[in-house]
Amino acid sequence: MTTLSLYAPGTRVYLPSDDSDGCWITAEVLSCTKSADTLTLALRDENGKESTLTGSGASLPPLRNPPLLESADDLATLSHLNEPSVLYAVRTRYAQRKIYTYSGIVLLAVNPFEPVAMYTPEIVKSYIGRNKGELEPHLFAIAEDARAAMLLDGTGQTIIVSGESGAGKTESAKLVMRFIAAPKAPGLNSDKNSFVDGASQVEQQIQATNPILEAFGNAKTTRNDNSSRFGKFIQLLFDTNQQIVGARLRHYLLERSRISYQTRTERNYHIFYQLCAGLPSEDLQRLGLDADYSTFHYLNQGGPSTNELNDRDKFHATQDALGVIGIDPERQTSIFQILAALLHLGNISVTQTRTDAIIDDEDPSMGHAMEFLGVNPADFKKWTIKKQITTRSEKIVTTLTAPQAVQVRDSISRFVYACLFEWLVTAINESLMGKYGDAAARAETCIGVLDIYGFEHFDKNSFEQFCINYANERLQHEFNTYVFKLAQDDYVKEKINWTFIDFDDNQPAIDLMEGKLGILAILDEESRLPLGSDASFLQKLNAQLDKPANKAVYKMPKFANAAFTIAHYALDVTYQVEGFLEKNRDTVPEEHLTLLTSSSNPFLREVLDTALHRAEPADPPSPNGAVSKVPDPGRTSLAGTTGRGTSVKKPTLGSIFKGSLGTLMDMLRMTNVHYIRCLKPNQHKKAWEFDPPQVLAQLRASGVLETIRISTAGYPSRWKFEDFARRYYTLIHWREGPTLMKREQWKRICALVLQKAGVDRSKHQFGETKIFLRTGVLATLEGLRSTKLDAVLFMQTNMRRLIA
Ligand code: AD9
Ligand code: MG
Repeated sequence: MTTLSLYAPGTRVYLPSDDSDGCWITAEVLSCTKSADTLTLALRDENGKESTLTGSGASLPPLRNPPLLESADDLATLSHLNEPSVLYAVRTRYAQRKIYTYSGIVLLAVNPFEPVAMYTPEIVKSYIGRNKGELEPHLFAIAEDARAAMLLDGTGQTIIVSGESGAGKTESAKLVMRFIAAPKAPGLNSDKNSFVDGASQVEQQIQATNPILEAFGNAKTTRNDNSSRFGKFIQLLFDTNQQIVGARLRHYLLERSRISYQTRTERNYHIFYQLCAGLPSEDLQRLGLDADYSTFHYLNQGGPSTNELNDRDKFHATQDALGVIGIDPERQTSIFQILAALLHLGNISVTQTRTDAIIDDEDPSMGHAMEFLGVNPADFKKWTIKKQITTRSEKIVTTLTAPQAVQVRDSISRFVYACLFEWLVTAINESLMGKYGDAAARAETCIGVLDIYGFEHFDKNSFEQFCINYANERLQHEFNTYVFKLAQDDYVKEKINWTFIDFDDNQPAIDLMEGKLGILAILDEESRLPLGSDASFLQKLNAQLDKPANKAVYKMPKFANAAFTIAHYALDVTYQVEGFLEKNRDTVPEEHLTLLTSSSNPFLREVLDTALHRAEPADPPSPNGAVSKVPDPGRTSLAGTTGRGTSVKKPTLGSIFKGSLGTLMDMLRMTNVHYIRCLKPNQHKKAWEFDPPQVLAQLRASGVLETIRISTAGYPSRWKFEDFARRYYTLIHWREGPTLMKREQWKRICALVLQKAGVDRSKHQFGETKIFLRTGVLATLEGLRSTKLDAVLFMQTNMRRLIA
């Protein structure tokens, strides 16, 4: 088609909107004239305003799709593939209350921000056993796709759920898990209103992880009333009979600063409020707590919070869930006691005489806190207001200022909470894997769900955003590799006809962050120097990284000082260096560590021991010594991999995170990956309100457009001739099929299957050892195959009846 005919009068196009929000309005071409290489268009936009435009190539307005396609189920089927069309399709569908849309291999999910009737048992049932394209796009279709792929050849599966805060990741991940863990066989499940009916013990334990993790790891933020402050990976393990035999839970980077500090309108972790709202009054009294928590410094910084989150009911749900995973009421009391200790710790008053910090010996908060932690108050006080520096020849004790002492006090609370969280995850894993860890050995295959923070960029970005964006950069790289590189490498290897597509490889940004001389390495080096500071860290960054070779990814911002900028795949983010070192070091003073680990509270000792010194097998060894066949993303520990109690350098948070991301990526590479991208339609959590510029930014950040290009241009399905033949030979003539099978004429069978199914020549290619199929072909073949199998089954049954 010539450009002239593309823009014939009556053609519908998009024009940039006047609002300078980066979005578009629709318009119609009134006339089109051509001179040399340029076209001049007369246009009328949706508001009736007329204009003319002269341009060529990319400067011409993007084309709109025919009305029938404008709200297509799968964006890959759009005939004009451009940003406005994609945005328009998602928007139109959302207006029709369709929150899910496919985009090639990705499912887009737009948050409805109100309960929707899309997850009923009937709907669950309707998605079981169906192919992805058969029904409306849905989370369940992705879950079923993963399940079917696992059953087909036993390959492990991972479903990655990503998106920005409040986009709906955790809700989506929970729904996916419920679908996968639900008792399978249709008809076996009673019609009651719950998935959990008839659930096995391990299935109930899996459901119980949600209230526990949300109580201890979620908090109210400005973006989301129930924001997950950690990354979560949960992997269901299946045996050969498709029965769930166990599950594994891994977590990433719990936000620690929240324990001691919250910005206005935000809250600390839910569990603290649940505790105050839900404990019977005699327990509250014993722990020195009050239903009115506003007296606690750690709970009142965000300002008054109404009880809209229903903390009391949630507390009972948390208690029940703890019971399900085997933490009995006595242990629960021990947990609550530690939590109470932290609240009291935050209320210890630190004052100052001229230069030195002081704590009153009789401070009642210190009394409570130390009683519950099992630590001598005098020792605690000493090492909170003093510091010991060990030089080569001697030990020097100096006095701290009040703000420094408060820092020490808060670092202890953060540390103990992080250890408690680590302990909880270990307890959950022991319950999910069976006491003796035999689940890992019995498991043949797995489906994992990763619920991880999406790309973040705020007005002020710190170490947390750096880590989160580092994780996203690596995930994006896996995604690119998966979708683009592998596809294209295979085309080359198999020598099929193929035009290469360029994609933005983000390896340079990853190298910049995690390379040998990269940002994390420089940060670690600086964190180990006694006199290292944020300023000296930045100096070293600029000295090492501000080089022509890094020009594309590393920048010194012109206006902000004490900051550096990384050009991420999604966009440029400027990080303020203030606090990087402290957050990365994340230490409690050595003296305090000794006090805590020799506490008279046996539960606290166990918690610290679990979090710090646990030897690091991927899973508890199985009784018969069998090794799990299922790829494991590995366990994190606050002490890294120390092993056998030998004292080694305490690893920094950055290096722990880098390590756990590394094992996560290894695991992803060993499994089939499915993607769910959650989108937040507006910032006010309003139901059915769609803010185009905001969604557009998220679509760009998720690389959705790139995926569509490859899905439509490439061959997403590829099969070895033999595998393909074995699965589909029944589609060819009933005598010819088996004969060719016996002769192992795989390639010939493939050709006959495609011919018989009427698959167009443009929809497939034969490589050297594999057959390549366009999107949609496999769905057609699967449909034909199940019709055929049903017919055969029907015949056999009737024959048997006749004979009988
Ligand atoms: V964060 O990065 O952990 O801060 P998430 O996990 O992406 O974030 P979450 O799943 O917690 O967001 O969803 C936020 C809120 O959106 C929920 O509390 C629900 O009120 C709402 N939501 C999300 N998904 C759905 C849904 N499928 N149906 C109805 C939903 N409401
Ligand atoms: Mg979440």
